[in-house]
Amino acid sequence: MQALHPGRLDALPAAVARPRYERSRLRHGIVHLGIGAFARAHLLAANDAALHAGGDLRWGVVGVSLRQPDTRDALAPQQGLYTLAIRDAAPDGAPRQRLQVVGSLCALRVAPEDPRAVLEDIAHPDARIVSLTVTEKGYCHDPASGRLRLDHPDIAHDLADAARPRSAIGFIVHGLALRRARALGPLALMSLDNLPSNGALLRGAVLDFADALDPALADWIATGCSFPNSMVDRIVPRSTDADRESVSQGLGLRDAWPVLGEPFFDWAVEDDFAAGRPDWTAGGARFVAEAAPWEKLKLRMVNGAHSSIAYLGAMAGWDTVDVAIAQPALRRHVEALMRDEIEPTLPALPGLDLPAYRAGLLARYANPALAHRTQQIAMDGSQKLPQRLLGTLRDRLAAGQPAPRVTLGIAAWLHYLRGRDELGRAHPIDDPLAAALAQHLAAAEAADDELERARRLTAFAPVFGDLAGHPALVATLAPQLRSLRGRGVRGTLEAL
Ligand code: CS2
Repeated sequence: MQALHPGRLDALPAAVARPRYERSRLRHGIVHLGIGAFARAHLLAANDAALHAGGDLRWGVVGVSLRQPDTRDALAPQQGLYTLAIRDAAPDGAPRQRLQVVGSLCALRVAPEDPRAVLEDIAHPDARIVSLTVTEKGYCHDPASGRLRLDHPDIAHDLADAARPRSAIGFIVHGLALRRARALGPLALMSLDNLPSNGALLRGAVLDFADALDPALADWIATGCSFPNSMVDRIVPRSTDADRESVSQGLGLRDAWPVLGEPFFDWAVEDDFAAGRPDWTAGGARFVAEAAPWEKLKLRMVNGAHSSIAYLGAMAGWDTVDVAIAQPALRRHVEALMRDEIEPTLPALPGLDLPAYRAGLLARYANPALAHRTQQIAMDGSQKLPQRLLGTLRDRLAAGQPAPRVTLGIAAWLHYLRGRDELGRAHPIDDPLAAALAQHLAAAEAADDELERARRLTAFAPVFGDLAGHPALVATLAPQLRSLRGRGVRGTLEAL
């Protein structure tokens, strides 16, 4: 089979959407750090739609991998083309997919191979937006407080080495320093990661770093650059060899690395772009005055429930989200978690029908065509729990309200950290704080009674912060931990 390539787009079946703008004339208006599956199924797809609708060729995307060469190795021979396969089930339950070849990725970089090229991209007159999907841990911050960790090894390294940064924050600030030295204008820096006030968090990290380097640079950034907050939503499971095969069959051309996604797409982004922006509304974006209420909705509902499903599911041996949510006891729990515990903590969202949103979410989890692995969502729990579950918990505790279902998600995470599921299968703990967590768990294990053990577990500061030892949390958590160990996930859910 021949490879997907700009010269072969005419050979695609008629049903496959493809770029119809002049790709060879795209400028590098957007530098995207972290060109993984999520960005390719979200920002780049919306940007593709904007290029179609508006024909403004300033907005091509340079995709930067901060670590691995694999995306570049797969996509450079295809000149940046790749397929987005949108998957769900037909009304009769049969899986179906819609294929779209996306064209907005016009250059690929591997930062460790050529850091200079990335700095030059940021410091180029054509660059107007630097966007990021580097996952929660990519911000090198303390998850509980949101502040940049100046002692993080990558940050310490980047403060000392302007020519070969490693972190996203290092690339951004050293790139901006170059822009300033060249008398180029400021940019918009747009985080698309699942963090609360992701723009403000990025701003804080960038300014802390810049300030440690040169306060005048920090001033220049603070005055001129913008940091729009955003809420992003689309479920994008990691693609497998089988997906590569089936997408290539559908194309009649070999795509070395397609991405998968659900039909659902949402993106609420603050219209605050220091150097202009494409009109992403063509791709489903909403420009909003304030993203915070939407972020809260999304992080607490979509991701809070997702992480709960992931830890409970991974421990019970339910390997994918659709299999997990098909278990009646888990489904009842997730529905009640959203309705009874999360929703009452949400701000007013004019025009939003919460029961419909909740029902839609359960249907999204049940999508049988995604095979989204619970182990994939389970990774990096220390970075995810604060905004997904602990914010809700904090609000409920402050209001004196019970939160047994939110707490069960936390208990399931702690249970999962023991590294073996209920079928006896071992799983690695993929988390930047894995070593510290293991030590902490071992120390808690030595406690004499279950309340003391739970108290010690909540004293892990980077995650729990001020919730350490909270009496109501500890009182709920302790029996849940015992139940998960004794009765397992199924028994615990049945007994709720
Ligand atoms: C998931 C998210 O992997 C995870 O942690 O919860 O990636 C989730 O699929 C997206 O945020 C949905 O928008």
